[in-house]
Amino acid sequence: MSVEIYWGSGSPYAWRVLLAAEAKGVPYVSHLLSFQAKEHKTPEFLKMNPRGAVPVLKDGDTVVTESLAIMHHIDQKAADPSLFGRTPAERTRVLEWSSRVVYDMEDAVWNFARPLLAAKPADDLAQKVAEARPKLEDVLGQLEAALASRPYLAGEALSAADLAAYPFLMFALRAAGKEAAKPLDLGLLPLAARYPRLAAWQGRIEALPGYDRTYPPHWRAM
Ligand SMILES: N[C@@H](CCC(=O)N[C@@H](CS)C(=O)NCC(=O)O)C(=O)O
Repeated sequence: MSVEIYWGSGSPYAWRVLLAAEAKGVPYVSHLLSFQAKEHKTPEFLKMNPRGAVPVLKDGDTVVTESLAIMHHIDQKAADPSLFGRTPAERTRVLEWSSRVVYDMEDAVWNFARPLLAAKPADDLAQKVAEARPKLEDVLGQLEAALASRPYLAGEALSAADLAAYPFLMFALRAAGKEAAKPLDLGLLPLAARYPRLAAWQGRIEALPGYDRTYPPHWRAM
């Protein structure tokens, strides 16, 4: 039986889960919800996730919320590639890097991207972005440094840590490419100019079979 994945276009959390399913070759029924129509707030959806947030996975009678837990559930549906490590040492590194993404990178990216992606940028956009930028650069610098010694964040193989981090990098890059960002001279684009290893890692993830099916549909249009 296929798992069902409820997701929203552009949600970095949901993107992780789609990437995990594609990387594992786990078949899934896709339920793309509209944020605008508040399909993640309907009584039926709230029964699955009272928080009213995507992603949600349904596997028979089992419902899983939280992107990392969903990736873990998907990982157990097929043997290869292992996204959470095979040996104790590998599992430790995957958890270490996934934690860094969740506790450091997520906030750093949201604080940077949110003001830039707001439909009507606040007057204090430049100040908000300037405040958020050092933390973002610190996090990206950590990823760049890690990738000096290995192709993926947690080691020699793709893992959940990479799939957790990638959509947040993309979110930051999308924000940096917005019209409102142009006068701010953020130095993030092209990524390879300052973060060559991160750009090469981005390319490795985008070469995954099935990657195109995970790309946020509304990003293609705008
Ligand atoms: N920690 C959760 C975060 C999920 C989340 O915040 N999803 C957002 C989409 S980017 C959402 O559905 N927000 C709707 C809301 O909170 O009302 C996870 O990792 O799955």
